[in-house]
Amino acid sequence: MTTPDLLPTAPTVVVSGVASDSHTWNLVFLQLLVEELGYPVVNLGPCVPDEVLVERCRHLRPGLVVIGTVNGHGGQDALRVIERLRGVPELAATPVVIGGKLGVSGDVSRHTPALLAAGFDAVFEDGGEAIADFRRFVHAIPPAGRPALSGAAQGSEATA
Ligand code: B12
Repeated sequence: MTTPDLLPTAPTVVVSGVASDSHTWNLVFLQLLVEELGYPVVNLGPCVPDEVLVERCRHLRPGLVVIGTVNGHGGQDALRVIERLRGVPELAATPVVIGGKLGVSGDVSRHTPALLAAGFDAVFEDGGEAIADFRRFVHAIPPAGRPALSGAAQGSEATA
């Protein structure tokens, strides 16, 4: 496997699971995908306590936070996580997205409105064009050192 070329001004992207979720390969997949797009990734792995995610993000000041979850409880966990991230002034405007299998009901659109209202910039739930939409979103994040993206993500949620 070759190391992908990083974009010269690419900001760091943090990839993370949520506290309840021990699934790992979705996070490895996300890391490889984002690196392939040219961004350096810090992958915090699965079962990340909220306070660890917040502290790592406060320290790293990433250009994007990507949360992946598939155990079916992520939709709930993520409401708590985004509240804590948005409660930190330095992270209030950081783009934060989530994707995967967010619930157990099979109704893929159920969690998206609440997650967007709670502060996520985009939701990429499995089905439809989730991965293609996510790739487009990542390409749109601004280079390091520029002001944060504002209001660009609302249209990026995945559809079934
Ligand atoms: C391996 C596995 C496990 C392993 C995980 C080992 C490990 N270290 O990773 C173990 C045995 C521990 C496990 C446990 C559980 N599992 Co499990 N597991 C799986 C399994 C078989 C494969 C998951 C996998 O690795 N896939 C490969 C990766 C690359 O793909 P992925 O995870 O599907 O992620 C893709 C997408 O979701 C998407 N994606 C994910 N995140 C994000 C984020 C963004 C931003 C984007 C754009 C896309 C994206 O991209 C990925 C690539 O397409 C799936 C079933 C299946 N066949 O998919 C069930 C599955 C995920 N597990 C499931 C469940 C219910 C559980 C348990 C609750 C079971 C139990 N009762 O204990 C526990 C939960 C444990 C916990 N605390 O989280 C359910 C979830 C159901 C739901 N969400 O509706 C599944 C779907 C099985 C099923 N059909 O019921 N599991």
